Amino acid sequence: MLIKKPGDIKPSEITDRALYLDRRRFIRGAGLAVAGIAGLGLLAGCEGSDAQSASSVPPTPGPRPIPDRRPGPYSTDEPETAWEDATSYNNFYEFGTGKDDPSVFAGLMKTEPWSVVIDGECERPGKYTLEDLLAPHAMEDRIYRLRCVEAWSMVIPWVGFSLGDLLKRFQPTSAARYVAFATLNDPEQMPGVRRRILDWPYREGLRIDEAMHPLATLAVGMYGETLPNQNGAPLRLVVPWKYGFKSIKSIVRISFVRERPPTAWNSLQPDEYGFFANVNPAVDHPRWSQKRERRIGEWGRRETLPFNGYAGEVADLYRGMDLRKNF
Ligand SMILES: Nc1nc2c(c(=O)[nH]1)N[C@H]1C(S)=C(S)[C@@H](COP(=O)(O)O)O[C@H]1N2
Ligand SMILES: [Mo]
Repeated sequence: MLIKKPGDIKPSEITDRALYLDRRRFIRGAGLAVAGIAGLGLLAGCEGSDAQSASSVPPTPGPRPIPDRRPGPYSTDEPETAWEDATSYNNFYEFGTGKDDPSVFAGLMKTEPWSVVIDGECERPGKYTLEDLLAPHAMEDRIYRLRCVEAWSMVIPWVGFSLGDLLKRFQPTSAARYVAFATLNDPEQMPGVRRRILDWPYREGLRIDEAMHPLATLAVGMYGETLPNQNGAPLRLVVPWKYGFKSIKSIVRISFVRERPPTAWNSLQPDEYGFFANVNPAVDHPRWSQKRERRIGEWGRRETLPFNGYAGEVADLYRGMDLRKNF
């Protein structure tokens, strides 16, 4: 995002693609994820120490099927992005800034056991195991468009449920005007956080009414299986009407707060990455146009839609707001 100048996004994304898909096939083919990670550390230009710690940390189990799913609300019938693309072309800067870094390095992250701290303005704060957090929620297939601020997009079949259903269980008080989220921040498991590209941990936030909208999703899976680590295992946000950077991965803290919380990209570059970050073809990024997007797996470009095509569902949340100022 910040790292890449607009001029070098397209060529590198396209030309590197065949290369890194080949590398990934090599890793799988070898059946030795750990050896693969250690070897690729060098290819990816990482320091030897990263490669070493890679070989000493056992990878967590891969995706497992999620049974008993039911259809969720607002799914699109547009063709789904290929699994291979959605799991190898990622932004997860805790594992590096290259699109293939997350798929190569995220195996270092230990997602079991996992717990999430819920705190701030609510009646039931505490540290909850992932199992306790998920227990009451039925799993739904939710096929949503994902539009990155970098002007590419995908269609991903998430497995999850409405964020608001989870938030309500902790009984937010009337002082809770925003919800803040934070990602795990552990240099032992995340080689990328050793570099201060962002003010770690990665943080995001929503206004409470946005968070309570049924389209705002907590995802635990995709393509019918638990999330691969590179896609934000074991628990991530999916806010399909906003640029992808709002959809924070690998969540360890959810806080009910009074004031608008600081968020990772907005704090770093407020002129480029708004707090609201609603997908809006009428407001360009200072360094590139947002009018069109490249749908991964397609040739050519598509028109970008207001609110990423979810205006009918969410535009009312922003009634009376100047969307150019509150971008
Ligand atoms: N913790 C964390 N969450 C993150 C990011 C990140 O770097 N770190 N990148 C964001 C961006 S810019 C996008 S586009 C989406 C990408 O999600 P995907 O890799 O599952 O497609 O994750 C978002 N969530
Ligand atoms: Mo993004």
